[in-house]
Amino acid sequence: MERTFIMIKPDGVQRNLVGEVIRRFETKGFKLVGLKLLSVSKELAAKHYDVHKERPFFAGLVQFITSSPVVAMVWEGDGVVASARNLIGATNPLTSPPGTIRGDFGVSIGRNLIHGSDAIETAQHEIALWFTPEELVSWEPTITPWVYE
Ligand code: D4T
Repeated sequence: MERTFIMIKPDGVQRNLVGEVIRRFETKGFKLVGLKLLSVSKELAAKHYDVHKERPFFAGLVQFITSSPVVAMVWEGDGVVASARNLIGATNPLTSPPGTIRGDFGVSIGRNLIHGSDAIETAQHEIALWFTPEELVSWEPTITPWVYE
């Protein structure tokens, strides 16, 4: 079963959107298999955003992600990587449609509330970066037959 890495960024936590984000993933039908609140080290932030290390916004991004706690999660389900990106919306909250998390709650690209893995391989890499295998829980929700045919 497919898994994706989702992080509620410091602005999402500070703005009390943790419950709202979890609600959207839960009510969609996805399964939560990992969850923790943590203060991110510079090392972890730099590894997570390694693809952006040459970009002009990299230093500010690392500073921002380490400035206040984040909520790291792993969600599981059919097509969850692409579907989570749809739930989250576009990188720029201003052009992200209403109904998406960024479209509903954000204004600024540097305060876009939430991260979601952009591909299955990226998700595997990010999950291994943020979680130990013991922190991921295998369980079966009783509602599964009401979500999947
Ligand atoms: P993440 O990776 O956080 O889910 O965001 P996206 O996948 O939607 O967007 P991204 O990788 O292009 O950007 C990563 C992160 O950098 C911030 N950012 C981005 C920024 O502060 N200024 C910028 O110009 C861009 C492009 C926002 C998200």
